[in-house]
Amino acid sequence: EHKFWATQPVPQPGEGPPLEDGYIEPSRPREEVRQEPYPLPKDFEWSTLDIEDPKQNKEVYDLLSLNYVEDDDASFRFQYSAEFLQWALKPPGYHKEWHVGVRVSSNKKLVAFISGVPLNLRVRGLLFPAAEINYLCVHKKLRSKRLAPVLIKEVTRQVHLKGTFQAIYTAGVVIPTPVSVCRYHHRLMNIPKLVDIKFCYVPRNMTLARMIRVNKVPNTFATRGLRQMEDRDVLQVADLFTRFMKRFDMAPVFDVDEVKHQFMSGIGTGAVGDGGPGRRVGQVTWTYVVEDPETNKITDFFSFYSLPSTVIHNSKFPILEAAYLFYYGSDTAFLEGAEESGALRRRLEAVVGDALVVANEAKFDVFNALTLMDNVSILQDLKFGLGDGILNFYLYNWRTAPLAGMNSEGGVA
Ligand code: YNC
Ligand code: MG
Repeated sequence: EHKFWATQPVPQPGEGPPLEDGYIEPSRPREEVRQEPYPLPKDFEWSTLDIEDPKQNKEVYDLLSLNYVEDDDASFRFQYSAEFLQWALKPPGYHKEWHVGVRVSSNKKLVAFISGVPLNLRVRGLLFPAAEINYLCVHKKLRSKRLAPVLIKEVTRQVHLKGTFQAIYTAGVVIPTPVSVCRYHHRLMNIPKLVDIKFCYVPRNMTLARMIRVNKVPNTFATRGLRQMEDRDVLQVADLFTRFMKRFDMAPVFDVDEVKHQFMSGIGTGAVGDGGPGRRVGQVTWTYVVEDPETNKITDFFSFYSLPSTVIHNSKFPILEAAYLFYYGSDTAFLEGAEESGALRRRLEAVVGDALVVANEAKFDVFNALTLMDNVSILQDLKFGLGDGILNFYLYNWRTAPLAGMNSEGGVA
């Protein structure tokens, strides 16, 4: 069935849940890791990509823009920006060797890519260093030639050479064996455009005018004390993030530098507005905090990022501007009985509702969220609708029982 995945240290089909969480194969000392790159078909060569170099960054951008993930009917294709890639591929402690490319030997054209970045991951009670693998892409003309397994093996070798033996990754496809499955939900904002590009339809019992009215996003904040996150907030946001994320069965553990990178390094340059309404030039992330006016304590925060898609068959609207809910946190989670009474749900609804206000102001067409963290408890009331996309979460060389209820009872973050 899965010729490649059957050979890898991942839970295999039919395996029951493990008695204990832990690795599938042991870590090895550096000198026992394969020292030579895996062989490529002739006419191709390995190439480490320097994402810092604008020319190489652009090469990855161009490859992904034309060849990366599309939806099921090939209407939309992710269009990660150069700034996004710079942000996503260069967190604190990143290794350039984990940015693996394949070039045509003759003309050096970049035709395939895979990347890893380091992070510390907690799964249930155990914390371990891992690689987050992403942006696996093979040029459309080179598909179904078993190049993907070679890329995966080579990035695995590079990860092993740095002493890391676990990884996390997500994919739309089902392979052995998801640890969790999330579904995409969409909050429609720019209805006329979304209908025009067939992202959605006017339901039979509705008119376009009524659909616009029903989905109108408020233009004022529900939360008092909301403002953009600043450098001086990093310590408090790091503390809140750490405490909030302990509530989930699987979550990254970020130190202060990582929090600063995740939430502050994608805010672009120039003044708000330079990149269009509510945007800075090259802005990738938006992070807001709620500061208690009496105590000056940060009580809540939210973050989302910009990930546009190419609209494949539409010349009037070539780009779908999509915002994706990223991390958030609220002190309300730690008030006695806050989950049982619905106080946490109401607070998160207000805070994430304000993220919609910010995104709408910044002219995003749609706001997307997955069924993870506490999202399930607020998506309906915030007028998100279920999409057809699925995102499977995977762990490499780690066994744990499936992560169940993706809501406040636990789940992935
Ligand atoms: C995928 N997305 O099952 P079997 S997500 C993992 N993730 O192997 P070929 C995948 N494996 O089933 P093609 C995969 N897609 O025979 C396919 N596979 O065992 C497996 N699309 O290889 C597949 N990007 O080269 C099969 O297939 C084998 O030419 C077939 O290439 C696949 O980034 C691909 O969706 C995805 O560019 C490159 O279709 C190509 O079709 C493409 O014949 C559009 O490959 C873009 C796209 C994937 C986005 C992502 C996460 C990737 C995770 C990879 C696994 C990491 C493991 C951990 C490594 C570090 C370990 C440490 C320590
Ligand atoms: Mg191939």
